[in-house]
Amino acid sequence: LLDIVWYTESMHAGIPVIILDRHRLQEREKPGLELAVVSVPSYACQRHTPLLHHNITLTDALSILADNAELGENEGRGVAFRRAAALLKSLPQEVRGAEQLRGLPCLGEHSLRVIKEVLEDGVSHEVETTTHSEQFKAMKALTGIFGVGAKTADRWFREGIHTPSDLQRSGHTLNRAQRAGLQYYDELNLPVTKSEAVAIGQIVESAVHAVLPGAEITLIGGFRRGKQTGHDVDFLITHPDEGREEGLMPKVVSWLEAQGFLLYQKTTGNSYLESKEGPARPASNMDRFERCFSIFRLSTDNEGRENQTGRENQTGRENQTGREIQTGREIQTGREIQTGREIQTGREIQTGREIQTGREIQTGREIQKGREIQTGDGPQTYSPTLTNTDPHTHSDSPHPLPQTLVVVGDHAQKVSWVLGHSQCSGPRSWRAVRVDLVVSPYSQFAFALLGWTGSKLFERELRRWAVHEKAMTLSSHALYDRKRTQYLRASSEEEIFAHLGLEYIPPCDRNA
Ligand code: DCT
Ligand code: MG
Repeated sequence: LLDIVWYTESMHAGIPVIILDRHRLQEREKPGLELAVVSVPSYACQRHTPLLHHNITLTDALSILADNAELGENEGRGVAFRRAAALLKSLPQEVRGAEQLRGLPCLGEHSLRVIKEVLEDGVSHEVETTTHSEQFKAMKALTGIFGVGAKTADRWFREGIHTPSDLQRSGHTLNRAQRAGLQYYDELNLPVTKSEAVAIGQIVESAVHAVLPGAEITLIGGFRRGKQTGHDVDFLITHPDEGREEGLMPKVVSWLEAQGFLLYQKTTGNSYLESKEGPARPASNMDRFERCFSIFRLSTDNEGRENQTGRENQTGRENQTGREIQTGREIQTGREIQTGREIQTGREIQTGREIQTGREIQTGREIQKGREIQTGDGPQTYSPTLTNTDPHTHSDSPHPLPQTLVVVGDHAQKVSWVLGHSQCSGPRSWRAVRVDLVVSPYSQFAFALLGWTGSKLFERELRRWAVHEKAMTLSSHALYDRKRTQYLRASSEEEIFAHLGLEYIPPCDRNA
């Protein structure tokens, strides 16, 4: 029993679980041992990783270091921190001491050092230094602008541009995406709720069915994994008659544009042609489907039922769509998400997104604040000068960026309050939401679904598993077996996991 490094009350197939140092596992395993002995597998795609887990303080710390590494374009280091965080997310209970981590995979020297510090002192010096660094804050704020990547942000930072306002004043020539990103900065950094995702789904469905009846629309990305908020909404579109989906995106986009639903869109064509490229080169990137990066104009006006579509003048049909989205039930759902399930929401924001930019730290905190002062009244009466008590940001000064105060009980009011106090003149009844649309041929649908459900790390681990353990190449289009020199067909995610020799992991457990 001295070799036991992890003991948990939780059950595995009805038996208490003991996790041993996996290298010593074989040598120590005794016949007749009545307890299940389980080693923690080292690929995230071999593990169940639920959305809510037991080690948020530790994973928050590691995520900040991962963000910082990625912003410094040190991808390898970023992945190492993400893998360590993902391992902790999959553990069945809270880690209380470093000795519990002996023998677990994915924990590099640096990650272990950070974890020990947090376990012993409550904080990590490196994490504190990072969150306080001007460069980190500026890089977060600048890459928080839609259309701005780490390279561009770094160039601007070196020129003394630290905030979106600095950028606006700089007179830099921005591309169309960046101009939209700057224009809708505050709104695009507000988390998108599940009910907003559902409302957008209904609009997308109307558009798709108007131009191609019989087409199928699936909500993908974080929402498919059970998240209650996201930074965007992702949809996958296909049609059971292969070929009917060709050229669909421009038609859908035209329909949405004609209805006034789009504030911005950029469509890229399908460049994946198996016959031309040959079987040895399946796509390794995400850009080969017909894809549309857009910013939607979503009505937040619960009263103005006639106003759901972008245009004021609507046909009866569009009106109906608007009503469906704005039914009492929908509003009720929104409330449930923000009240009944608010703990989850708050937590998600705290772990996942809060840390991404100065703005998001603010947003996450504000939602928590909102919860504390939730009254059901409009948020307009509250003073937006909050003192920062967030352990990650450690500043006693009021937030440096435009103030946003959130009352969780009524998201619509929250949004209109934010909008009413942003650069635009006067409150308005809609918000901007990032939406990604992807069209896939039916035969590739299972691969696209698996590839676009995420999480990003889970996808990365699937591809790494395929290459290193199975000599296969996995993409969002296909699975290629290099030994048998052939593509492996699949019409469901389950079949793909089976081809890969992996236990099926449902979307809700892919939150690595
Ligand atoms: N994806 C991926 N690799 C990338 C980018 C995306 O595998 N480099 C996949 C996984 C998730 C999916 O695409 C959608 O991407 P995001 O919207 O960025 O992620 P998300 O999990 O939906 O997160 P969020 O809730 O913040 O939108
Ligand atoms: Mg998403």
